[in-house]
Amino acid sequence: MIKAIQSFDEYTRAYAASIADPEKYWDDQAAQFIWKKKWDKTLEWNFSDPDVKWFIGGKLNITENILDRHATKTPDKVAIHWESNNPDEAGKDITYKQLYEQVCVFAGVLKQKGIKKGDRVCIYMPMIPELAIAVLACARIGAIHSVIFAGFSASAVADRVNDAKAVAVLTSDGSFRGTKSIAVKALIDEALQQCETVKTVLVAKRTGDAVAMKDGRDYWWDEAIAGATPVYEAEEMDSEDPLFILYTSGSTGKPKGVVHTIGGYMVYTAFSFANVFQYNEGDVYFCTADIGWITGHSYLVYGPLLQGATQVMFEGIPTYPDAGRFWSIIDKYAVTHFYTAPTAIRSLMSFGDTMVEKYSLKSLKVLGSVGEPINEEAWHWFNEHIGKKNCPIVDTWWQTETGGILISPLASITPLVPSYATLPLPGVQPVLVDANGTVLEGNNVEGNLCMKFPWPSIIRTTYGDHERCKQTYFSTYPNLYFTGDGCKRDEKGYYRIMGRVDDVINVSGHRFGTAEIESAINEQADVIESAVVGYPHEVKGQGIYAYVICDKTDKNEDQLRKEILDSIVKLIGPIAKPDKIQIVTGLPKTRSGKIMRRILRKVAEGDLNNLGDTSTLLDPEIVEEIKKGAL
Ligand code: 6R9
Repeated sequence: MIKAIQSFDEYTRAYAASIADPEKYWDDQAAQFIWKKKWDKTLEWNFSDPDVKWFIGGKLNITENILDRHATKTPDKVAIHWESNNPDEAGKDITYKQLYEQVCVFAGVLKQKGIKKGDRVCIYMPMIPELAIAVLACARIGAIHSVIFAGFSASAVADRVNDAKAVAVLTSDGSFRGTKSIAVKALIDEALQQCETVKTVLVAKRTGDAVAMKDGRDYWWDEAIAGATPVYEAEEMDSEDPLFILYTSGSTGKPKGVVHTIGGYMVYTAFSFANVFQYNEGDVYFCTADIGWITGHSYLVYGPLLQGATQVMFEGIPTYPDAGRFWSIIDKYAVTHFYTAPTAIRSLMSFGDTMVEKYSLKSLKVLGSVGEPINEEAWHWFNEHIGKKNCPIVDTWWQTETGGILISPLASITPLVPSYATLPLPGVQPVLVDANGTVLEGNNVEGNLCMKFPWPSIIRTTYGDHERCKQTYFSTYPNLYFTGDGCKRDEKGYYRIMGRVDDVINVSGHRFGTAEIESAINEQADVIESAVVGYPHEVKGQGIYAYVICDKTDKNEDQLRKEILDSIVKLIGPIAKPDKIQIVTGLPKTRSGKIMRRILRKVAEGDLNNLGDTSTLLDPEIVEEIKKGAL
């Protein structure tokens, strides 16, 4: 287990040491874990192939560091307080001993179904304990999990299952979200019509709704575990074996499978959890993210459990039965650490302070924010109304690709500045570069955020397509990892993230590529071409604005918009629905045929008088039309 840094002085020393001798620094951290065999060499790397390996030759199983370790030391300590969607339905408290047992039993089921080390297993489930168990059981037997957020459509699931060539899918009959009950298994059935590699589907019971079960492929979870022989022996894995694939959107093409490997990811998620949150014995941690996103992987499943923490896992939504739900959960479990997203804060702010005032929130010690830049208004509301000006807010900057938090205050240690992610964690070496790739030295500079040295949980590859990994992250600037974010370093050397500089839109903390949404829009039969941009949105951070050219048709605009939305829901999921769809007769293009997104962004922002130079456009007239029709 990682011992956290205790003071700003110690942080400064640790940071300096981690830069002077990174291998020594990470050797010391890695030595805090259970390895089946110690690594022979700490690090080999280059950012040109790219090829990064940490703790080379080390053998381990990450779940031994979660289950065996804590089930032995603190068997009766609660690992997960599971809180049901419905506050009147009893939740479940799962101790480390019980978690160990349940994971070993389910690992036995996976083995019995013929799933082996290295096989890919897709998991599409609501936030029920079986989801955490499924993830850990895969890791236990050395299968590579690929969790797909349970809001994605059948078509998006099929794409991911096929890309990963998954042999099994773990799912549930249905799910509860607020007042809704959602048919999860039916969606999987639809997805799997397009997938040939899946041989086994295990279905956990949640809603009890009737579902179709395919003979020889589909099995009920509870029946399978009843007949299973537990696997207590954890598979011996190599430090650089893949732990999981998680699909994420970029500026081009389909979502790509980000691959993380076991040793480095383990060391870094535990390290960053311990240091950023300063979790201490007896604390109760609550991260509101879904396990379908990276935050749920690193700071719900792996980081906290590696550190033996007690945490809350919540099935439902922040506004059910009312907008005080998070606050009621905090009081119910005496939560000390609360980690959420700016979009949730802004949304809950809008329900008024009376929703908060009913609750004491006095157990809270540390607040955290993740997923998008936190605006000052939301920061202050969070600080005053939730933290009662008594809790540091850790504004944690990181990405699916970074595996763990890279820039963030350490709670109660780093001086805070609202809307600043502040300083890099030990071992993290950020650089800012200008458009020409020149590294900007010194303070008071703004540029594109890159990393010049690997940290243990850096992305290793994109599944099945290493070239794509190289092109996306390691080619924009030679020998640097490019994050896709713009960033400012102020006069004191503090970092402030300015948002994406590429064609990625961050909607409520969820990433979408403009190209991905455009291609879903273009599937609607009448659409000729489309262009999608982000624009500032009060609650979601960014909203999605689509400009669409359609063929001549008898359909009216409302009908067209509806069909376009249907196409997006079908191909990606409701979370990617544009807020605004403007039907246009043309798009502003340069003579070389490139869409001038800058102009479309300005119109979407409502900044119609500052469109800049439009003289290089093929057809400047079109801008006038777009301005007139702006929504
Ligand atoms: C962890 C996660 C990554 C993108 C990232 C950036 C934005 C995340 C942020 C933040 C400002 C923060 N982002 N945390 N921007 N301040 N504290 O969200 O991963 O879904 O891959 O998104 O989110 O733009 O590049 P992911």
